Amino acid sequence: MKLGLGLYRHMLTRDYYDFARQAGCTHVVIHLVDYFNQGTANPRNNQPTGARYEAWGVAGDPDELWSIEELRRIRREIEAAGLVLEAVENLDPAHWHDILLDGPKCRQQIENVKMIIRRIGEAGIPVLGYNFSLAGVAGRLTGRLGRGGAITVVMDGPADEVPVPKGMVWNMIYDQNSPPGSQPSISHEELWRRLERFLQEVVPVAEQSGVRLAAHPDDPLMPTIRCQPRLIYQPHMYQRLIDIVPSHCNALELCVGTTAEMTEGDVYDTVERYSRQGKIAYIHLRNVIGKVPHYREAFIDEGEVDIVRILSILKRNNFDGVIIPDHTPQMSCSGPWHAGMTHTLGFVLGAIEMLKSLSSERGDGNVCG
Ligand SMILES: [Mn+2]
Repeated sequence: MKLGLGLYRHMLTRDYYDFARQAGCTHVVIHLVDYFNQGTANPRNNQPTGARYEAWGVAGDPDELWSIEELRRIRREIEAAGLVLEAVENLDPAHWHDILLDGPKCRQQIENVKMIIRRIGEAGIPVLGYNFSLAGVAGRLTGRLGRGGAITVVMDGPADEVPVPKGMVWNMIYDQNSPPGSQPSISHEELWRRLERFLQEVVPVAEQSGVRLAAHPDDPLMPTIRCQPRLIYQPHMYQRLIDIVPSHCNALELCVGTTAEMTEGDVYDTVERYSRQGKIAYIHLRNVIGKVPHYREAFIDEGEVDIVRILSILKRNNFDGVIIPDHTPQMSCSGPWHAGMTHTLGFVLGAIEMLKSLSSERGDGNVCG
């Protein structure tokens, strides 16, 4: 397994790449969607949160797909800093809102996504993460609710009071001139039908392009959020997704934190089940206290998840992908994001070293490359 860092769009600079290397990372996962674009509620030194029902920001240009030149430039800059670009995380709602909503541009937007996958492949980036969700991230609150008064994210009860407004999907506004009203609620089966159509269209292109598609579960995961169904909110639902189109390129962005928040199953069995199948493209790692709809995101060393046990399962199943810290609580200092990430990365590096050392002591070889 390899250690990486996830960087938001405004963090794609040499300073952040150097920071990643200094903290012990070999890989980087990048976000190209600018979640913070014109958003008012989101400080840029934290994960985007958008209060309980506010949009994160305004989606990108619907007519401008990420270009091969841009993707190659970013990859070159990352490599110049001594790192490997492992994945692009998340599609821009501007490019695929009608795939999620089954709107009139669905056909054209499926072609958009195919083009994006081809370009990511041509730029030599092996993974594209995505989150097939209408409501996206909503219903959480941010405050000084973590250990020592650290700013962290909590969920405290269901989040169905305010439906998703028209012109918005997955926390972002894709049409600022949309008429008032709400996106119509759909059923779970309709959502799975839309995902099925999407995967059947794009997985063959991903295979041809050498790109693994990696699905993130819903966050927060409830049967519904904002009156819209959620796709993956229990561990067995990952299996349903990967069985739709069996392929190496139809894989998971397995999020340990959200998996631990699920009310059924067990996070260790889930990591075991999907790593044994070789279905994890990369890992989001964080800790948590509680389960939906009442939990808080915690520091890596204090939550309910035994992180060392998770890493040990991944090692035993020869997981060779990248692990990135998901979100971390914000530490009180002039670099709250950096400090939170450094704390998590240091913990994970230490745990990986410990597992290596234990396994060489037992004489079972160093498989923790
Ligand atoms: Mn995650």
